[in-house]
Amino acid sequence: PYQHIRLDIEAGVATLTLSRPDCLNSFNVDMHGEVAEALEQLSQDEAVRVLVLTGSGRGFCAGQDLSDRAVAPSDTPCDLGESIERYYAPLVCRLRSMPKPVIAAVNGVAAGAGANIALACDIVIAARSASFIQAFSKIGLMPDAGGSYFLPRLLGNARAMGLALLADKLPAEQAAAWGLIWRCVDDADFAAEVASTARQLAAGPTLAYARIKQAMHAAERNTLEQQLELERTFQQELGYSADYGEGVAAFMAKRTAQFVGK
Ligand code: T3D
Repeated sequence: PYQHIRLDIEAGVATLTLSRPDCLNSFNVDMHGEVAEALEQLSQDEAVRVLVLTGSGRGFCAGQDLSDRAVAPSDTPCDLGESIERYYAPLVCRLRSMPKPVIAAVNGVAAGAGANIALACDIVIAARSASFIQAFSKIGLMPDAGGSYFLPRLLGNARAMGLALLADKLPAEQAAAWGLIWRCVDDADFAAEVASTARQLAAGPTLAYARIKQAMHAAERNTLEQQLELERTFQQELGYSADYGEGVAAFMAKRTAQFVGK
């Protein structure tokens, strides 16, 4: 049913592929709609225990499709605030609040909002030939889709500021060395690395993963005392989970745990 994305679900792993390769999978309104619908569905589908977000062709995502709303300089500027409010902000929130791990499999260039959507995911694995570009300032904009939030936290102000102001291309290897992403892998190994990470997470304790995400996000604003309280609450809940019982039983029996995700 989808025109601009592909959605494959297999053995607990959902793969959402942005599929507008001719324009490096940049977002138009229709693709936003399809991604939003798919994320809502995947969020609720208990059979899906990990999401992989990737791009088709040679790019990951080039952010906003700039041809979708070409404005001549003399025209009244279009309302980008509405675009952010209706599309990009909800997209970032859906990825962050997804109660299961989300892997960004960055197969190629990730530019503008495309870069920051990858950073909104939980684990970013990039092919060595991929790169990250805060392209915004080249067209007179500022980092959006969470860029101004993620970059200083992940990199510190010096590197965040340099990337945002200069809009330089950051190769995947440098992104990994700077701690912006989880891992950069050779192109030849990229698909296998993404698949094995996805398999590992799909076989894991999904409820614990959901609480890990929530706790890490909360830590961005909490005091230590608040965070200790949150850990108590979440750990108490997880202590009653089937996966905790199974995890301890498997450890004691020296066998691999069979987690059900609850
Ligand atoms: O507007 C709002 O709603 C506010 C929200 C904004 C969010 C944003 O993301 S703003 C930032 C938008 N993105 C960009 O500014 C990036 C634009 N793209 C590039 O700078 C370059 O394409 C790349 C550096 C990403 C890759 O360069 P390269 O040389 O590898 O590829 P290319 O030749 O530039 O692109 C290949 C094709 O994709 C080309 O089309 P063609 O000539 O083959 O017909 C190019 O026009 C098209 N393309 C790439 N990015 C976009 C795009 N078409 C439309 N929109 C794009 N963003």
